[in-house]
Amino acid sequence: MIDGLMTDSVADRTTDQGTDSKEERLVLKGRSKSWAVGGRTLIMGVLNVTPDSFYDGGRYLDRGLALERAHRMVAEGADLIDVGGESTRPGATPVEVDEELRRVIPVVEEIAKAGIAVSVDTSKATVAERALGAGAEVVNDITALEGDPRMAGVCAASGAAVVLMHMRGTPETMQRDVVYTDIVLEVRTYLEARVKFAIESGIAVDRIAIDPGIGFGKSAEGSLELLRRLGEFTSLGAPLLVGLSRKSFIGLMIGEEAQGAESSNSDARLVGTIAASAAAIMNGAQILRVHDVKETREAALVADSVKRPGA
Ligand code: HH2
Repeated sequence: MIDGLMTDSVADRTTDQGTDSKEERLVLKGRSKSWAVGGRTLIMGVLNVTPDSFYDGGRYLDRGLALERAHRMVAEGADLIDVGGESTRPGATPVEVDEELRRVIPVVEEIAKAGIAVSVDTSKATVAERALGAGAEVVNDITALEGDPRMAGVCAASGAAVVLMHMRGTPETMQRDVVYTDIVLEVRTYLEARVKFAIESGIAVDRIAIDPGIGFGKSAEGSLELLRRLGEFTSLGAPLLVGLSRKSFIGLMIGEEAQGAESSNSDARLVGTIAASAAAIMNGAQILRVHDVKETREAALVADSVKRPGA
């Protein structure tokens, strides 16, 4: 638990759904929509409007195709759509704010206009501000409000939900040092501090979700250790989001290198992604950020049924 403030607030945010499940039922509130967390696993569908994202880069640059993709993911069971205009794959170079705005805002606007819940995947306050003005509900910040000094204020003023993710360094540098003494302890301590910072910045506790940042400054073994010990994050009292979809540690598990395939061959990682998603749910993930909504939704329905009777 974070501190006294957090203890009270976490108690406040727990929903009364008459469950005897050990897992806490929470709510995550966005600007105008909210989600029950801790029952059925929530699905965040990835929509990258970038030329260079590691899996879907270049596929949805056309606004019509992006909108079609958003509708399709919702039909397949996505609870919200995460729109990103800057790739954060290892080694990626940053995108200028004007370019990110140009990519993201029209798409956010159209999707939100269609009544679909939108999250904006950005660490720039100006992009977040404009996206929230265009109807986004959630700010998904891989820098956990550290990347831009204005970000916390923008989120607090708008009533958006925020996703606070752990990363080491920046996407450009993050894979240079992936050694931790105890990765779970370090990531958990960091997220605890960032939740505290967010609350002190005026973001309501029921608007905060956390994410260990699979693959962001982590070795494959580090990512696996985090997935194995996800349960250690639940005591922070915030919804736990995990983004593992088609990431390279899955390629390593399924012998991509042994087969001589390129390490960026993310096309072949669907079955491994589904297996990792089910494991993550069993271990405590409550929101999954995924490229393959239909397949993940089906896997989640089964994993949820095993994990949570009546979910
Ligand atoms: N992973 C990616 C991007 N944003 N946000 C959160 N909260 N958690 C994640 O694990 C996460 C994230 C990377 O995946 P993707 O968007 O598919 O690729 P790229 O960064 O190349 O656009």
